[in-house]
Amino acid sequence: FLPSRNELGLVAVGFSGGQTKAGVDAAPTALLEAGLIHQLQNDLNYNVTFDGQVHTYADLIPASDPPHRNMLRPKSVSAVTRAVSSQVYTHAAAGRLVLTLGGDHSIAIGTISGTARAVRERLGQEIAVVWVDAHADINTPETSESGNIHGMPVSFLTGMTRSEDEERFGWLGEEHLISARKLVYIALRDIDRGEKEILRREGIKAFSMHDIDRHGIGKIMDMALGWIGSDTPIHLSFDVDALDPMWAPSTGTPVRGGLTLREGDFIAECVAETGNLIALDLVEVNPSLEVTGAQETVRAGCSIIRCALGDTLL
Ligand code: Z70
Ligand code: MN
Ligand code: MN
Ligand code: MN
Repeated sequence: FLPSRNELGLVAVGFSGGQTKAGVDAAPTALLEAGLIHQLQNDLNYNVTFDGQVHTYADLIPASDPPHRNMLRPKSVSAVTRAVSSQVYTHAAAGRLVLTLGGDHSIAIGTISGTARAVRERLGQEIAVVWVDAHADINTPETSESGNIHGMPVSFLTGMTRSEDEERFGWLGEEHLISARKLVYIALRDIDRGEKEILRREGIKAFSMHDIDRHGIGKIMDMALGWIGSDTPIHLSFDVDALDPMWAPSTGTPVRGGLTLREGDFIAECVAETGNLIALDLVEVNPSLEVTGAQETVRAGCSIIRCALGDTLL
């Protein structure tokens, strides 16, 4: 069931409702205009299945979507991620490696729930998640200081946040969830107080920038992938703000002191080397920020994607 070597499913999600800055919805178009599909087909030999659309899910966005349990736009994010979940599930169930272009990081509620369900059905196995980000995105609606759902996806995916309300993430079932034991963070450096408590309480494996400085990225990847183990399908969710703003300035919440471009590529290459990658998200590229730097950020995103999908120098 692990994806056949050269089959790739592409999902383009032009959605920004998990946070408040406009522009992140334009990222898929910017990445595609940079020649991403050509690179995947011609340089990496993938057979790409793509419906040719940057989805905005306009028909799913309700006219009225008031805050609920401190969440901003809960019905919109719920409806969009539900649709994304089904798109990603369809690709994964057909044996395709799934590449999703965001969009803000709230869309991971959709992407990861989709692969978790497909792998559970086909292999009876739980997936592992490698979450590369300056942020942990594990707030519950109650611990969040911003109300932005892109700071909460991991709390939904691990079942820490649950809802009975079908229209506000109640559609998430056991089949969609992941185990906190199989989640690994890399590149963290801006964690909210409530999140720190959650990470400690749940015993979640997390490698901060401090850890990377201390051990070097090579050792960190050995430890991260060693924690996951060798025969577990891996979903890599890569927030471009994991990179230092020097390399990726065009993102909603840049945080200094991040990964070099090479460290980001190296993380992606190491995951590729396992042969267990089943899905990749590239999120939070915002081409409308830092006008001069936008192309740099888009190029960095394309580079991460190529590395994760198995591009090698030799
Ligand atoms: C903060 C929150 C976040 C990305 C910012 C920030 C979360 N912890 N994620 N930028 N990509 O609002 O919950
Ligand atoms: Mn994020
Ligand atoms: Mn982030
Ligand atoms: Mn903060």
